Amino acid sequence: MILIKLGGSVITDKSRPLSASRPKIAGMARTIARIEEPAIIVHGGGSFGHYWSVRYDMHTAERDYDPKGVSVVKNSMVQLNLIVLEELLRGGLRPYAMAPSGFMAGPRPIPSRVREVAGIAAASEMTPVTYGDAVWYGDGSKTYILSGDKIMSHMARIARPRLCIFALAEDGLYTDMESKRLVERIPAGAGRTAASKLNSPKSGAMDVTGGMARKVAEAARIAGYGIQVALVNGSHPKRIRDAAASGGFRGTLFEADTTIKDRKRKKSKRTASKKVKRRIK
Ligand code: IP8
Repeated sequence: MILIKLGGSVITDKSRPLSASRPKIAGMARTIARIEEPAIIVHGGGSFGHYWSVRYDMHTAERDYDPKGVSVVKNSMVQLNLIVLEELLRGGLRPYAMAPSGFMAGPRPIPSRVREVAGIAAASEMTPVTYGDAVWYGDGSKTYILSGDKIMSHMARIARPRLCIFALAEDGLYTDMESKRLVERIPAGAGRTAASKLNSPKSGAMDVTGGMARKVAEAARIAGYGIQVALVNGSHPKRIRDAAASGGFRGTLFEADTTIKDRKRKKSKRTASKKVKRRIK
């Protein structure tokens, strides 16, 4: 199974409020429809959710935000989600729409519900589609902005896809912004440190969830779960297919860090052998 994030900068025009880039969504839809592997799609807020979040001063931190702002942000995401769903359907996919409230309880994902989402992808011809949103937090009447990037990490940790792909408006991470030389590989285990030192394209003012920095942080986190992550330019949909085909692709690959898994495995082996020794005594 593959987890694919359609970035807000690709599916909308971030310089113009409330403008979806239908042709780009359609291009990605046609390409993803040809990938013969179950997939889950998450999309960002772009010039819909982010535009209104900025206007109502809403962020990722949980607060008592203006209820009107919460409604307006949520409505705008439903609007964008419908556009994405229409294009995915037209492109040959069978999208199964899911609001994040279907698998989130406050700030935490509900593991059984996330596994159910993965089950839908695996057992049917349908592709679950969800998105970043304004979400209920609790603790009085707090809400927060849940980034689609964060959803990627939650889903990756619980559903354990083979690969995560982030479709961006850029080719990937660059060594520097002048030469725009692409960083093709982030070695396993170097994700977090390497990513913090790299030059990534700056996100515009219309972004409340952290733009590229957030994406890189979540990509490094997912790689830390032992899952490969590819950052590719969604304006060239073929690169999404190339990344999914596990061959060469133009973009940045975060190699899966399996050391954490190995450490856990060794630890559980040690605990098991201690238990056996105790039983023998
Ligand atoms: O674009 C943010 O999702 P993202 C969603 O994936 C809203 O960070 C509502 C701004």
